[in-house]
Amino acid sequence: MSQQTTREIINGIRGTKTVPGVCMICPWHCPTENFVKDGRIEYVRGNEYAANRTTRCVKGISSIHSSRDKDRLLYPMKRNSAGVHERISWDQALTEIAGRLKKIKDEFGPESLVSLFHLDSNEMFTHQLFGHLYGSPNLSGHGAACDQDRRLAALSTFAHPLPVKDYANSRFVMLWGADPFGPNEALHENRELLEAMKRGCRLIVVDPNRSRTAEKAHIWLPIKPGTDGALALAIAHRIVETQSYDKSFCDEWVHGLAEFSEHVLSNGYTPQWAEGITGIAKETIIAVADEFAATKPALMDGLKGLVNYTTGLDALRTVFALNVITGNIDGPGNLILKEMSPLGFPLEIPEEEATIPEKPPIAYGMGYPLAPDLPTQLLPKAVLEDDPYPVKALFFHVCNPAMSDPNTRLFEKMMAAVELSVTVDIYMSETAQLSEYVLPEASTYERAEVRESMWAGPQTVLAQPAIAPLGESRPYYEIIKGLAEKMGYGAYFAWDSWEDWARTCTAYLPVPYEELKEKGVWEGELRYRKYNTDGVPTSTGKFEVYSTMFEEMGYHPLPVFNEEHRVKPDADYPFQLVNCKMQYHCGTHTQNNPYLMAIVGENYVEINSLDAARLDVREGDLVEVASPHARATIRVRTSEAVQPGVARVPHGHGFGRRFGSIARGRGTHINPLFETRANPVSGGISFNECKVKITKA
Ligand SMILES: Nc1nc2c(c(=O)[nH]1)N[C@H]1C(S)=C(S)[C@@H](COP(=O)(O)OP(=O)(O)OC[C@H]3O[C@@H](n4cnc5c(=O)[nH]c(N)nc54)[C@H](O)[C@@H]3O)O[C@H]1N2
Ligand SMILES: Nc1nc2c(c(=O)[nH]1)N[C@H]1C(S)=C(S)[C@@H](COP(=O)(O)OP(=O)(O)OC[C@H]3O[C@@H](n4cnc5c(=O)[nH]c(N)nc54)[C@H](O)[C@@H]3O)O[C@H]1N2
Ligand code: SF4
Ligand SMILES: [Mo]
Repeated sequence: MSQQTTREIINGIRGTKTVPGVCMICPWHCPTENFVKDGRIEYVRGNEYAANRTTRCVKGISSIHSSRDKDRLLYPMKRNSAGVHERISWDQALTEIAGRLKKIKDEFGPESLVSLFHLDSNEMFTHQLFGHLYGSPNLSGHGAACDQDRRLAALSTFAHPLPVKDYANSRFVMLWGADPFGPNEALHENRELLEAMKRGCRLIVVDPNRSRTAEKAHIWLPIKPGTDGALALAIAHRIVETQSYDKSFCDEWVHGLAEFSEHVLSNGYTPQWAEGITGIAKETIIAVADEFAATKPALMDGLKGLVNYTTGLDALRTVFALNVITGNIDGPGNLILKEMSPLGFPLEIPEEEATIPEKPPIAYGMGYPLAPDLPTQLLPKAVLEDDPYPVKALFFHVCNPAMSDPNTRLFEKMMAAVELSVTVDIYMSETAQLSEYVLPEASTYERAEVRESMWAGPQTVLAQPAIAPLGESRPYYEIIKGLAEKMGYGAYFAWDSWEDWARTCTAYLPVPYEELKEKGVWEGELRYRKYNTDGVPTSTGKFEVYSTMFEEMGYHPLPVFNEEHRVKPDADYPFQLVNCKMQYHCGTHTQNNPYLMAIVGENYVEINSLDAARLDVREGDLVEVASPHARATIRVRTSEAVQPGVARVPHGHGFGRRFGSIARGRGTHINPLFETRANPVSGGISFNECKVKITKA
């Protein structure tokens, strides 16, 4: 008898059937398995054929609630003249939206539609309908709020937007402003890092706060907020001065080492200089630089703790340059330039049917030609002032910028003024509440999805509907098909079931469709050092520590430490407000989840106990946090993990009128405190550039 799989054993015991799925809670998109009985999800876990294996984090497992949540959106709605949302039919919703979109295109051009999404869920349908056919150049992920600066730094250095980490084979890992053992738990990566550490891999963490990851680190560098760029340049200075870079790798594969070296030496970016800025002793900087240069394989990476400052883009460029000049790129134990699966588009649309936009993407007109994603915090300018050109229609899918963009009051003003707004969500999110039309999507448990996931090699997930959609909710591909039909493009969406387009998308994969469907995941080979066979697609054919892309666009080709745009605490606003994620929640997805809310039901501001004593506040007290822009009342946590002078807030709760019976009224929405601030090159949102004062409420 052949050996049973664990799926078969579980199904035997529980009387269930396994339907492969995908987790939609955080950007890691772990491949999953849903165990179904009588139209109900009984049990969920990770996909045993995928790198994450059968594991899923607490947030992912708890998301089973969204397959049953009575507070979900159940039917399409439209705002009436009194500002109240009323139930309408799908036919009315799609007919009216299609008619309005056609009118807007005729009057203002296709570029006046902006379509925004996060987590990239079945967005190939958005691209076909709103991009290719309708002709808008303004379809964008919500990356300006997320990892924009990291992506631009990676594109300019590696010509690749998304390096991932091969912790498993590493001997030296240095993380800057990233907390993988805290909130950001990509499960297989964390397991690999812990195992590597057991085998002797060193972990160095740069963070003003003693994060979960800093707690586990061999060396924690408690840096002054926003100054990582200076530390990274000082490490580069030491490596250049001691010539401890990988000379033969640089000769063959690195563009600009001479200019980079001259730059760090002549500008005096010494460890001594950095000590005064960062608060990290020069001896420590030298020791870390020497250890990094001497240990192979190594990797250095950074995330939100860098991205959230105007100094973050150049800090990340320097961090990526350090990987490159030491020969630590795309090999075992390095940052890996992830190879994507060969996925096709679901529909064939002839070239002659495409609408070619006459205007460039709006980011160009806003002055951000290198922005990987649209700087959404600047959308109000386009809608309210026609700058750089009129935007008349806003379409939101799987994102909630009313909660996640800065300057919430301005966002609300924009939503009140825009001609047409449509939100597709599974809840009545804050953005949905501000939209004219609200369309209910079927949850991830009720729909199919073909997508690339985050494992270091190519990884396709074929998620399949496990249960029927709740109420009248529909999968996104059916919503877009319905809209396309009303817009006169029905012929291109002429499939009957999701399997028709799923087969088309996955036809190039080296695995039979039936096997992919059965397993739910396909993983290709994790190829290392692909530059040896494929080259590096920069204009010089090399990894660039002197960026020709920046130079061509008139930006400094080398990273600098420029504090010109930085907001620092002062006598009136003595705290730097810094953001982080909440370990047991994700973005604004999870605040109506009873299991997660039982663990943490509201957010809070963390301050050092010395500051708390000075302000005469105790753990659990309410305080008022005021920026020059707005104020918010929030509960205090006192902590030694946060430096004096720093106030740290996890994002996602609050707004006072959050959707859902469990979420409503719990926690504090902090985004009204933030002004509209953009990194001057990437257009990314600099959330941590915020000074506040704190008083007892
Ligand atoms: N549980 C959970 N997991 C998530 C998410 C979630 O909402 N919840 N969100 C997902 C998403 S969308 C993202 S983008 C990732 C983000 O993943 P991370 O970037 O790893 O998450 P953060 O909690 O924002 O961590 C930022 C860290 O930067 C530190 N920091 C603040 N200022 C500075 C500074 O000046 N310098 C340095 N070096 N560090 C600084 C903070 O103290 C904090 O520890 O997480 C993903 N995973
Ligand atoms: N103050 C502050 N603001 C931040 C951050 C911070 O650290 N601090 N972090 C920033 C970061 S890194 C990011 S990535 C952004 C995230 O911000 P957004 O891109 O706006 O994403 P979420 O907040 O996660 O919103 C997800 C929305 O999608 C809905 N949703 C969930 N599942 C589905 C589904 O299957 N279908 C549909 N149609 N909708 C679904 C949820 O109900 C929710 O309304 O926030 C940014 N904003
Ligand atoms: S790490 Fe993210 S994608 Fe994976 S199970 Fe947890 S929430 Fe879901
Ligand atoms: Mo993010």
